[in-house]
This record gives sequence, structure tokens and C-alpha cells, in this order.
Amino acid sequence: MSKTVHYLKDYQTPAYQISETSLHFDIQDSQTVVTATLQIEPQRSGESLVLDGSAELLSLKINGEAAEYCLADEKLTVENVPHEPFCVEVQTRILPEANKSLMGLYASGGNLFTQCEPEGFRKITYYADRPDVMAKFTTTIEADKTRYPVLLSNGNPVAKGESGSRHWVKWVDPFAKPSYLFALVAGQLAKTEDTFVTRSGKTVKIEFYTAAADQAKVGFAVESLKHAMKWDETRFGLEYDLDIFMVVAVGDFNMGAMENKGLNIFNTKYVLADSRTATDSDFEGIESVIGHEYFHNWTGNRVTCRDWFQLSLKEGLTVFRDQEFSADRASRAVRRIDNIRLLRQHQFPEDAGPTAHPVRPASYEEMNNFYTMTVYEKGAEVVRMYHTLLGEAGFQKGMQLYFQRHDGQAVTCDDFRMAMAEANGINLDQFALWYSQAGTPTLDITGRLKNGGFELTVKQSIPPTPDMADKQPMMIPLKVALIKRNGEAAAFTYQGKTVEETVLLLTEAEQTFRLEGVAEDVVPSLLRGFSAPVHCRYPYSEADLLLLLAHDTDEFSRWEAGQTLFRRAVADNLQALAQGEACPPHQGLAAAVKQILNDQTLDAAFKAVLLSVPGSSELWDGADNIHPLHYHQARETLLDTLAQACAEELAAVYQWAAAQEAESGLAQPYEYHPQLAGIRSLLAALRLLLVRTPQGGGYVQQYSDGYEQFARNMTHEISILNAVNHLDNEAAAQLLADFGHRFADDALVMDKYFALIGSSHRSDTPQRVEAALQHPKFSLENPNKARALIGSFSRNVPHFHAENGSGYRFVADKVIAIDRFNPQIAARLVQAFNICKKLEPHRRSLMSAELQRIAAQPSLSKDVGEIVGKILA
Ligand code: B3K
Ligand code: ZN
Repeated sequence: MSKTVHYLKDYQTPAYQISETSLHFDIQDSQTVVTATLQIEPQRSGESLVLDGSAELLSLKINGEAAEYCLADEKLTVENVPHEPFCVEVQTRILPEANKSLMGLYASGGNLFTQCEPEGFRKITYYADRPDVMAKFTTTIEADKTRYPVLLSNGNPVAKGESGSRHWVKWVDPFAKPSYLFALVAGQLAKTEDTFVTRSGKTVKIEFYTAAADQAKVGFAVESLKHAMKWDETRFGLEYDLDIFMVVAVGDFNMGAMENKGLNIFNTKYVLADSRTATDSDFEGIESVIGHEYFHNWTGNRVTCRDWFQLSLKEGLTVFRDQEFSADRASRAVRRIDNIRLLRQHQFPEDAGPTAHPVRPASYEEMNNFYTMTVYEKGAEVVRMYHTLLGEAGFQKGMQLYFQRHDGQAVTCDDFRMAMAEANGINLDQFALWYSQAGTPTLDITGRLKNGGFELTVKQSIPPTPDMADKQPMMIPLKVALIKRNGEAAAFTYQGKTVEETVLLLTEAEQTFRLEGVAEDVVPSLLRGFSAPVHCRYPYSEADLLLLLAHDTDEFSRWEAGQTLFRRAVADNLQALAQGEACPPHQGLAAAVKQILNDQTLDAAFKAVLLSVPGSSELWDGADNIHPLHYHQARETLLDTLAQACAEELAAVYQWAAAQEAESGLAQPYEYHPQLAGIRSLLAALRLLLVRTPQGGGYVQQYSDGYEQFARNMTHEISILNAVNHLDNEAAAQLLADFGHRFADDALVMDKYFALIGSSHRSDTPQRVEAALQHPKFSLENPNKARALIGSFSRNVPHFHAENGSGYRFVADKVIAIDRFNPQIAARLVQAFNICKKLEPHRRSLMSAELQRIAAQPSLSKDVGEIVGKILA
């Protein structure tokens, strides 16, 4: 297949705008005929009209007359079109039942759904399928009354009718929008209704559509939406703009959800929850994704992207907004740490690997490959840095100017940056580098007391990435404080102000900052709140880190001190194992862990994150010649050592936390509650360690015996299954088997069951995964199932990286199989191979061989082709 690369530098404004798009969907049993009538407005004369599309073309008319056209490479070209505004009528035939890519119009469970972002609309009709072409849409849907009683599209329903066995509904969306925000849903769906009154007094209808059997599980999502609507008014001053807001849940969906104007389509995972089947994290995930999609109505829909290179304009900003929404709802510090863990486990490795790209990519082959951790999560950190630099008031001033200038437009990341700069009268030119330079910067910092002040010398360096070798110094906010040996924060003077915390603005490759008025020995607390997405290195002694861990007033810095101690301990174990020596006992760290466990003042959820040892992908980030199993063993040994050293304390805190939950009076009947979620997350963290203590076997028995009681609450149930999931023992296997039987009819719980199988370190995991593929409730065609079983297996260090290459072969086979019908999901899975070139030689050659085999497949998708090409380059 010929390879087409799209470059940001080649951007040209559209030669034709479309003012009005009128769609007619004639839904029949085996096919749908779409008639699109487009009012076209030439922007430059003399250019041919080029429309994107891949559907079967039935007819094309211009101003009512059949037109001549050329159709090649999914582009329809018409020469000599009128210079004045004209009308194009396109008729296409599509087969939703046969569409397993889940892009365009497709069938799931007998109902029809669309997914158009970024380029799915062209699978429905021929169109200028790019985000800077914005039209007003009118959509008429016609179908059988019994088979498709519900017919939905964007905007407001304005007319309906019926004749014989068929009926139709006409929808008008008054807001001009790009094609990627178009949506249609048709089928048998139950409606759950509610309302929200906006701050200006408008009543908005809320409608959630689900399978009838799922209706009882939709309440939490509805409440989350109302919280999100209220929050956007209070924190950002943004109100909803249509009379109706609809959410539809679908079981087959490539990602989490989609912000189509007025008609959000959601993966069932982010809508459906009840106390029996959803964990606390599921509830939190629903609140955050419902918020995210709703917030897109302003940051994404009212102001959208000029081109797909600007994706982070809407995604980074909207992730920042959903993070703030969740943090304002509850547990700000722990939520922040969760965001940082996600970034470190997934985005940092991406930024250091073969698919590294800037927050605003400079080129792509397949846009679907750029819905990445970098665009979303690093993009959100970039937005957070504006917030750190400008403060809440300055940031909101920037947002207001952004909406004032750009409401109704398709704009760029530079437009956003200029609004932030100009609203605050500051220069953010250098900040632009955050959008164009890939790679995680490293700060190497040293500090010393000198002449009555504390001097910090900061060197920044940005690693080369495949797209760029030499990089410029960036503008980096570095939030710092100084902690005295007695644990209190020291006051210091910086830029004429005496404070206990400040933001240093880095702009050069090397800079020295003086914090005046400090005479006594202090430990610098650096990158407080994780003020920039960077690696930060400082030659802390163990005593320094223990001090920060015990006393720092910034929760991130406190947690980070613990993480550094864990990282150092794993590194020591690695070295011991490499030399064939026994791993050290880590007494200092064990004492610190005991102190954390015994600290009565610590919030339960924060205690749980303090106990979390970095995962393997974070531990080997930055290393070369990686032997994954050595890292795995070094980490496992550390966990065993700490668990055994702290066995008594773990058991005592477990009793205490269990009693807290029982006594709260909130646990029965079970409902999601942030405070209890915190206690349960602590219980979960403790269980993971308790099974490693000498009494570990007894705990499995205890869980087994007390199962009925835990099984009333999915959070406990999953936490127990997680804790025993790696034990090569029959009692543990039986717990999981019973779980699979009890929830066989609940698709979302079965995703958890398959994920437990795929992630288990048990020796029989490969056989159990093979058996799971044949399970009646498993389907490779369902993205949630594929992610649960294959995705989790590809992160299962001992099995994916098996010595004989069987793990690589298995995942490659599944990538090849899935690529035949759903390239987007296949391209996600194949990124498990990103680490190839950093592996030790034996595994590198096994993995390369599998990548070559994938690359050699006839009719490989461009999605997978682009990723594999980059890994092998
Ligand atoms: N904007 C969609 C993502 C579309 C992904 C297409 N592969 C969901 C979101 O970020 O809100
Ligand atoms: Zn989004």
C-alpha cells in the first residue's frame, strides 16, 4: 500500500466551505442509503472540488444535474464546478451490519450507532471531512417502527411522521459543526429522563439511552452529568447551549466516549454502574468521562480544531478540565498523584520510544494513531503549566479571551497560547516549544547554602527523539520550597517577596536561582505539585528523602520522596540479582513504611498511594538493554521484603481500616462515597502486601471463607481477586472461577474477569488465556474484551516477555487477526512492542521477528503499518 504522510507545514485553508448539510438516512434491513445535500461555498476560484469518501457511490449531482467525477484513493474529484455557491447531492449505500471497524455507521446488538471522529464521516458519505469545514446539519432518519423505535441525531427534534410500518424523525442542529461531531443512533433503547436548570434559568432535558435491562444502572452517570453541568458554570462560567443533552450507551466502542454535539455516545463502561457490579474506580471513571465529554461542548465543539495536528487544543484542555472537576469533587491530592502515575507509566515511555511525538504532532499517516497519552495527558500538563504560571484568575482571564475571540471557530494551539498571553500581558513565545518538541525534559538540580541564601542550579536537557535531534531550552515552571531539618518549611526571599513557596521560571539551559535569607540546613522540596511534566534529579541523601516523606507539606513531593526511595531500592535489588547476591533487607525503607502505616493523621487514600511501588514500565523508563524479568524480580523481591518486615503493622492497619468502613454506617447498603472509596483503596493496597507475608496463605483461606460478605461490594471483590490473582494455588483459582460463573451475564464484569486472567503471573496463564479466547462470553470483535484479555496480557511482564518468545508470538497473532476488521484496536495493541529496541539482545531479536511478520502481512492497515514502521525504523 502506498504510504501517505500528512504534514502540518502543508496546511491550506479549505477551497470550499459547506454552509448547510442536509442528510437523509433510509435505514433498511441489510443496508442504509444516505442522501447528502450540501450547500457549497467556493473560497478560491479555479480549484477542483475534492470530497473524501469510501462508501459505495450511487449518484452525484451538481445543482440538480448528474455530474462527471473521478473517484480514486478515497477521493472524489469534480472539475469545473461553478464559481458561485452551488448544491451537491451525493447518494451512497452503506452496510452497517458488516462494519466491524466501529467507525462510520455500524451495528451493535441490533442497533445502529456512528463514530465519526476523526475521519469516520467519510465512510458514510462524500464530504470535505476536515474539522475546519463547519456546516449547519439537518438530519432526517427513516426506519422500521418496530425494529428502530428510537431515532436520534444532533440538535433538537423538529418534526416526525410515519407511514405504514415505517417512521421518520427530523433533527436540526443550530450550531455549525465539523463532520466529526455528527452522530446518529437508531434502535431499541430505553430512555431515562431528567432535567437541569442552567444558571440563566433555562431547563435542559437530559436523556440517557441504554438497553432496557441496563436502565437500573444509569443513575450515577445522570447525577455525574448534572454535577458536571453545574461545575462548568461555577468554575468556568460556561453554560449549556441546546435544549436537550443526550447520552447513548453502546457495548461495542473503540474508546471511552465521544462528544458529538448534543448526542454523546458512550462505551457502556463509562455509563453503567451499580453497587453489585462496579468498583469505586469505575464510579470515579464514569464521573470523569461524563465530565470530559460534557466539557467538550465548549472546549472542542463551540471552539474546535483547525486541523488534526491541533488535537491537543481540545483534548489537553478538556483533560485538564476533567481533572480539575474530579479534584474539586473530592481528594484533590490523591487525584493529582493518580494523574501523575498514569503519565509516568504510559506517557513518559511513549515520549522516550519510537512513536514519540510532540503534543502538536508535525505529521501523521493515520490520525487515529495520535489519540495518545502525549496529546491527552502531556497536553493536559501543558495546560496546567499555564495555570501554574498565571494562577486561577489569570488562567480564567485567558479562557474568557479565548472564547470571546474564537467562539464558533476552528483554531490552533497557538491561538490558545496567544489568548493566555495577551489576556495576562505576558510573553509566552518560548512556551510554544511545549507544542513542538517531543521528549520528556530532565532537570538536573544541585543546591547549596551560600552567603546567607540557598542557591539552586538547574540544568535542563531535552532528549533527542526520532523526529528531532537538537532541542531548544524550554520555559518550565519549577515550584520549590525549603524544608528545615525539624520538618518545618523555611521562609526565604525571592524577587523581593518573603514566602515559603515560589515558582522559579526556567528559560535557559542552565540557571542559578538564589533564595535569600536562609542560614540553616534545609532540604529543597522540588517540582512541588509536579509543576511541569519533567524528570527531576537532585542528589538527595536517604535522610533527606525520609525527611521529605515524613514532613513535606506538598503531597506530591511527599509521595515523590517515597517513590524515589522505592526506585532506589529496586535498583539495589537489580544490582544484587545481577551479581548473584541476596537482595538487601532495606531496613531504612521498611522503617519508613511502618511509619506510614502507623501514622494516624494520614488520609486513608493518601496512605494507599504512598504504599504504591512504581510499576515495571516506569522503573525501566530511560534504561537500555532491558531484561524485563530482572526488573520484575527486583520489584517482586522488594514487595516481599517490605511485606514481611511490616507484617504486623499491615495486619493491624487492615483491622483498623476494615472497622472504619464497617462503623461509617455508609457501607451498607453499598454506595459510592469518596471517603469510603479512600478506605477501600487502603484495604486494597494492604491486601496486595498481606498475601506476601508469612500468613499470606491464611489470608487466601480467610478471603475464601468470608467471600459471601466481601462479594456484596465489587470494589472489595476485585481487590481480593487482584491480591490472590498471582498465587499458583487452587483456592485462588477457584475464587476467580466462581466469580466468572456468578457474573457470566454481565458484560462489564466479564471484562474484569478476562483482565484478571490476562494479567495473572501464574504459571498456567498462557493456557488460561487460550481457554478464555474460547469462552462463550469472549469475542475478539468487542474492543472491551480484546483490551481486557489481550491488552492486559501484553502488560503482563513475566508472560509477555517469556524467554521463548511465546508471549510476543501470541500478541502478534492477535494483532494480525484484529487488524483484518478493526485496525484502530490492532494499532493500540501493537504498541506493546514499542520497547523492542531497548530490550536485551535475545528478546530484541524475538520481538523484531514478530514485528517483521506483522509488517509482511498482505493488506496490513495503515494504522498498524505506521506504528510497526516506526518501531522497526
Ligand atoms: N474525542 C473522542 C476521541 C475520538 C477518538 C477517535 N479515535 C473522545 C474524547 O477524547 O473525548
Ligand atoms: Zn476528549
